[in-house]
Amino acid sequence: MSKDDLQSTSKFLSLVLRHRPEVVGMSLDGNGWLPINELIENANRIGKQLSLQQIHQVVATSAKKRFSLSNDGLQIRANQGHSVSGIDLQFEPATPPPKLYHGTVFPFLQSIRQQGLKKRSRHHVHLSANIETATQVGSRRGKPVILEVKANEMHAAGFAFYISVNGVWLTDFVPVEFLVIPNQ
Ligand code: HQG
Repeated sequence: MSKDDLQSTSKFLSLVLRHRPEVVGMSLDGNGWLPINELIENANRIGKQLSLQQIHQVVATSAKKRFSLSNDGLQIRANQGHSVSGIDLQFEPATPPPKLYHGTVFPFLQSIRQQGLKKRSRHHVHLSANIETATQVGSRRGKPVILEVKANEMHAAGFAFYISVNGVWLTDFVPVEFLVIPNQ
Protein backbone atom coordinates (compact mmCIF):
# COMPACT_ATOMS: atom_id res chain seq x y z
CA MET A 1 0.00 0.00 0.00
CA SER A 2 1.31 3.48 -0.83
CA LYS A 3 1.97 6.03 1.93
CA ASP A 4 -1.12 7.99 0.85
CA ASP A 5 -3.31 4.88 0.95
CA LEU A 6 -1.98 4.00 4.41
CA GLN A 7 -2.78 7.49 5.64
CA SER A 8 -6.25 7.47 4.12
CA THR A 9 -7.00 4.06 5.70
CA SER A 10 -5.65 5.28 9.06
CA LYS A 11 -7.85 8.39 8.89
CA PHE A 12 -10.89 6.30 8.04
CA LEU A 13 -10.18 3.96 10.97
CA SER A 14 -9.73 6.97 13.30
CA LEU A 15 -13.05 8.39 12.16
CA VAL A 16 -14.91 5.12 12.72
CA LEU A 17 -13.12 3.91 15.86
CA ARG A 18 -12.91 7.23 17.70
CA HIS A 19 -15.69 9.46 16.54
CA ARG A 20 -18.37 8.17 14.16
CA PRO A 21 -18.86 4.38 13.99
CA GLU A 22 -22.32 5.15 12.58
CA VAL A 23 -20.73 5.91 9.19
CA VAL A 24 -20.42 2.13 8.80
CA GLY A 25 -23.73 1.56 10.60
CA MET A 26 -22.04 0.15 13.71
CA SER A 27 -21.58 0.92 17.41
CA LEU A 28 -18.43 0.30 19.41
CA ASP A 29 -18.78 -2.18 22.28
CA GLY A 30 -18.39 -0.99 25.88
CA ASN A 31 -14.60 -1.14 25.63
CA GLY A 32 -14.31 0.49 22.23
CA TRP A 33 -13.94 -2.65 20.06
CA LEU A 34 -15.40 -3.40 16.62
CA PRO A 35 -15.42 -6.82 14.91
CA ILE A 36 -13.02 -6.54 11.97
CA ASN A 37 -14.94 -8.71 9.51
CA GLU A 38 -18.14 -6.71 9.88
CA LEU A 39 -16.20 -3.47 9.72
CA ILE A 40 -14.65 -4.51 6.37
CA GLU A 41 -18.00 -5.67 4.95
CA ASN A 42 -19.78 -2.49 6.00
CA ALA A 43 -16.99 -0.21 4.80
CA ASN A 44 -16.96 -1.91 1.40
CA ARG A 45 -20.74 -1.61 1.22
CA ILE A 46 -20.49 2.19 1.50
CA GLY A 47 -17.76 2.24 -1.16
CA LYS A 48 -14.73 2.50 1.13
CA GLN A 49 -12.12 0.05 0.01
CA LEU A 50 -10.85 -1.78 3.12
CA SER A 51 -9.24 -5.19 3.54
CA LEU A 52 -7.81 -7.27 6.37
CA GLN A 53 -4.36 -6.79 4.90
CA GLN A 54 -4.76 -3.00 4.86
CA ILE A 55 -5.92 -3.01 8.47
CA HIS A 56 -2.98 -5.15 9.57
CA GLN A 57 -0.58 -2.90 7.71
CA VAL A 58 -1.97 0.26 9.33
CA VAL A 59 -1.88 -1.30 12.81
CA ALA A 60 1.71 -2.47 12.27
CA THR A 61 3.12 0.64 10.65
CA SER A 62 1.35 3.51 12.43
CA ALA A 63 4.19 5.37 14.11
CA LYS A 64 1.74 6.56 16.73
CA LYS A 65 0.35 3.05 17.31
CA ARG A 66 -3.14 4.46 17.14
CA PHE A 67 -4.92 1.08 16.98
CA SER A 68 -4.82 -2.29 18.76
CA LEU A 69 -6.05 -5.71 17.71
CA SER A 70 -7.72 -7.98 20.27
CA ASN A 71 -5.72 -11.03 21.38
CA ASP A 72 -7.72 -13.29 19.08
CA GLY A 73 -7.16 -10.83 16.20
CA LEU A 74 -10.88 -10.57 15.50
CA GLN A 75 -11.48 -7.06 16.83
CA ILE A 76 -9.88 -3.63 16.55
CA ARG A 77 -10.04 -0.45 18.63
CA ALA A 78 -8.37 2.95 18.82
CA ASN A 79 -5.94 3.35 21.72
CA GLN A 80 -6.97 6.90 22.61
CA GLY A 81 -8.47 10.06 21.16
CA HIS A 82 -12.16 9.14 21.28
CA SER A 83 -15.08 11.54 21.26
CA VAL A 84 -17.82 8.87 21.01
CA SER A 85 -19.67 8.51 24.31
CA GLY A 86 -20.42 5.43 26.40
CA ILE A 87 -17.12 3.57 26.12
CA ASP A 88 -14.49 2.78 28.72
CA LEU A 89 -10.97 1.89 27.63
CA GLN A 90 -10.13 0.80 31.18
CA PHE A 91 -7.06 3.00 31.54
CA GLU A 92 -5.14 2.30 34.75
CA PRO A 93 -4.10 5.31 36.83
CA ALA A 94 -0.33 5.87 36.47
CA THR A 95 2.30 8.11 38.04
CA PRO A 96 3.37 10.70 35.47
CA PRO A 97 6.91 12.00 34.94
CA PRO A 98 7.58 15.33 36.69
CA LYS A 99 6.79 17.35 33.58
CA LEU A 100 4.45 16.73 30.67
CA TYR A 101 3.83 18.93 27.64
CA HIS A 102 0.83 20.10 25.63
CA GLY A 103 1.11 21.47 22.12
CA THR A 104 -1.44 24.11 21.20
CA VAL A 105 -1.61 27.37 19.24
CA PHE A 106 -1.53 31.05 20.17
CA PRO A 107 -5.24 31.85 19.55
CA PHE A 108 -6.23 29.39 22.32
CA LEU A 109 -3.90 30.83 24.96
CA GLN A 110 -6.15 33.52 26.36
CA SER A 111 -8.93 31.04 26.98
CA ILE A 112 -6.49 28.45 28.39
CA ARG A 113 -5.13 31.11 30.78
CA GLN A 114 -8.67 31.66 32.04
CA GLN A 115 -10.01 28.11 32.05
CA GLY A 116 -7.05 25.74 32.20
CA LEU A 117 -6.72 22.88 29.71
CA LYS A 118 -10.05 21.27 28.90
CA LYS A 119 -10.72 18.04 27.08
CA ARG A 120 -13.22 19.68 24.69
CA SER A 121 -14.80 16.98 22.52
CA ARG A 122 -12.43 14.15 23.53
CA HIS A 123 -12.55 11.98 26.65
CA HIS A 124 -9.33 13.38 28.08
CA VAL A 125 -6.82 16.19 27.79
CA HIS A 126 -3.92 14.75 25.77
CA LEU A 127 -0.39 15.35 27.05
CA SER A 128 2.99 14.37 25.65
CA ALA A 129 6.06 13.06 27.46
CA ASN A 130 8.40 15.16 25.34
CA ILE A 131 8.51 18.54 23.66
CA GLU A 132 9.03 17.05 20.17
CA THR A 133 5.73 15.19 20.26
CA ALA A 134 3.89 18.19 21.74
CA THR A 135 5.33 20.31 18.93
CA GLN A 136 3.91 17.90 16.34
CA VAL A 137 0.50 17.97 18.06
CA GLY A 138 0.43 21.79 18.14
CA SER A 139 1.64 22.03 14.53
CA ARG A 140 -1.62 20.43 13.33
CA ARG A 141 -3.26 23.81 13.98
CA GLY A 142 -0.56 26.34 13.10
CA LYS A 143 2.58 27.68 14.73
CA PRO A 144 2.92 25.49 17.83
CA VAL A 145 3.04 26.83 21.37
CA ILE A 146 4.23 24.40 24.02
CA LEU A 147 2.73 24.47 27.50
CA GLU A 148 4.49 22.71 30.34
CA VAL A 149 2.32 20.79 32.79
CA LYS A 150 3.60 20.40 36.36
CA ALA A 151 2.48 16.80 36.38
CA ASN A 152 4.23 15.84 39.62
CA GLU A 153 2.52 18.67 41.53
CA MET A 154 -0.83 17.88 39.95
CA HIS A 155 -0.51 14.21 40.79
CA ALA A 156 0.51 15.03 44.38
CA ALA A 157 -2.60 17.23 44.59
CA GLY A 158 -4.75 14.18 43.80
CA PHE A 159 -5.38 14.49 40.05
CA ALA A 160 -5.42 11.15 38.21
CA PHE A 161 -3.24 10.51 35.16
CA TYR A 162 -3.48 7.65 32.71
CA ILE A 163 -1.20 6.41 29.96
CA SER A 164 -2.59 4.83 26.79
CA VAL A 165 -0.89 1.75 25.34
CA ASN A 166 0.66 4.02 22.71
CA GLY A 167 2.28 6.28 25.31
CA VAL A 168 -0.08 9.28 25.32
CA TRP A 169 -0.60 10.76 28.79
CA LEU A 170 -4.20 11.55 29.63
CA THR A 171 -5.97 13.49 32.35
CA ASP A 172 -9.41 14.99 32.82
CA PHE A 173 -8.49 18.64 33.25
CA VAL A 174 -5.39 20.74 33.89
CA PRO A 175 -6.08 23.71 36.19
CA VAL A 176 -4.20 26.82 35.23
CA GLU A 177 -2.03 26.79 38.36
CA PHE A 178 -0.29 23.65 37.07
CA LEU A 179 0.51 25.18 33.67
CA VAL A 180 3.59 27.06 32.56
CA ILE A 181 2.33 29.20 29.68
CA PRO A 182 4.92 31.10 27.61
CA ASN A 183 4.49 34.87 27.40
CA GLN A 184 3.90 35.89 23.79
C1 HQG B 1 -7.30 23.32 23.03
C2 HQG B 1 -3.90 13.81 17.78
C3 HQG B 1 -9.24 27.00 24.40
C4 HQG B 1 -6.13 22.38 23.04
C5 HQG B 1 -2.77 14.56 18.46
C6 HQG B 1 -6.23 21.76 21.64
C7 HQG B 1 -3.01 14.28 19.93
C8 HQG B 1 -8.36 24.89 24.62
C9 HQG B 1 -7.72 21.77 21.37
C10 HQG B 1 -4.50 14.05 20.02
C11 HQG B 1 -8.68 24.88 26.00
C12 HQG B 1 -8.37 20.41 21.48
C13 HQG B 1 -5.19 15.17 20.76
C14 HQG B 1 -9.29 26.02 26.54
C15 HQG B 1 -7.73 23.01 25.52
N1 HQG B 1 -9.54 27.06 25.72
N2 HQG B 1 -8.64 25.94 23.83
N3 HQG B 1 -9.62 26.13 27.84
N4 HQG B 1 -8.28 23.70 26.53
N5 HQG B 1 -7.79 23.71 24.36
O1 HQG B 1 -7.65 17.71 18.88
O2 HQG B 1 -4.48 17.77 22.25
O3 HQG B 1 -2.99 12.17 15.24
O4 HQG B 1 -9.13 17.55 20.96
O5 HQG B 1 -4.92 23.07 23.25
O6 HQG B 1 -1.53 14.15 17.99
O7 HQG B 1 -4.80 18.88 19.96
O8 HQG B 1 -5.37 12.04 15.97
O9 HQG B 1 -6.71 17.76 21.25
O10 HQG B 1 -5.57 22.54 20.69
O11 HQG B 1 -2.33 13.17 20.41
O12 HQG B 1 -3.73 10.28 16.69
O13 HQG B 1 -8.32 22.62 22.36
O14 HQG B 1 -4.97 14.00 18.66
O15 HQG B 1 -3.59 12.47 17.63
O16 HQG B 1 -7.99 19.69 20.34
O17 HQG B 1 -4.88 16.43 20.16
P1 HQG B 1 -7.94 18.11 20.29
P2 HQG B 1 -5.14 17.80 20.93
P3 HQG B 1 -3.95 11.69 16.32
